[in-house]
Amino acid sequence: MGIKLYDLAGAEPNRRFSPFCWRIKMALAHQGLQFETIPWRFSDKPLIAQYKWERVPVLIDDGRAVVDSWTIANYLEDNYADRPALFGGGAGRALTRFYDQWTGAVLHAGMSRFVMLDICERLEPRDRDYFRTSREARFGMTLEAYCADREARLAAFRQSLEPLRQTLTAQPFLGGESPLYPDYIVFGGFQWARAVSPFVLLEAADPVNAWRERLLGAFGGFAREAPGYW
Ligand SMILES: N[C@@H](CCC(=O)N[C@@H](CS)C(=O)NCC(=O)O)C(=O)O
Repeated sequence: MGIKLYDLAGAEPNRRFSPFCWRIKMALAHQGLQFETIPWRFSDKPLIAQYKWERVPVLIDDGRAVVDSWTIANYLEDNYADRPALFGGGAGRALTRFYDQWTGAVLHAGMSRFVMLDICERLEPRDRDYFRTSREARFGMTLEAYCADREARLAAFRQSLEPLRQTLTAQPFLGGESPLYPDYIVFGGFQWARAVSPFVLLEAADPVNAWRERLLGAFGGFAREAPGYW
């Protein structure tokens, strides 16, 4: 049966834009595990209701369902212990929690004000009302207002990446000489933006962009081959 992953898709089935799914696809590739993705839309919640979950990623491994990206990463680390490690040991696993939290609270939150409107435009028509209504309720404003003036906000966003930039100036990956799961967590955010929006968030010469390019090329370049804008 192998490994299957429910993976968020836009109107084009290959436009995969979930940052949480991207981190898991990179983790699977890191471990050298073969997997198949199942394109999933917001209105496909009934497809995963059997797993008592309504978000993706959902990983199915030989019929066993694992939900939530943090749980999935831990499952992969523990169940495929003969494969390349994702966390680099117990301390690495503990430290990775910080990257998980920082990425959600700072990176995704910052990026979302650049990409939310673009996401809406990439969705299948049947997903658009749900997406717009749920996000506008969450943000307390229209998507147009939420994403307004993004050029003016770009410098502050780039500045917010300074700790990431300094780290990636000193070493090629967050994991050191080679990538670990924290790299994939953070990279997933950039894949989210790349998949949905032509708005370029990083300067070409930014060390963060050089790191992103290294990961776009990793594992045969499957992340670069995925539909994206920059
Ligand atoms: N904590 C979850 C978050 C997953 C998540 O929020 N996934 C989004 C796609 S990026 C989703 O499925 N959203 C469904 C919805 O908004 O209805 C994880 O780490 O897997």
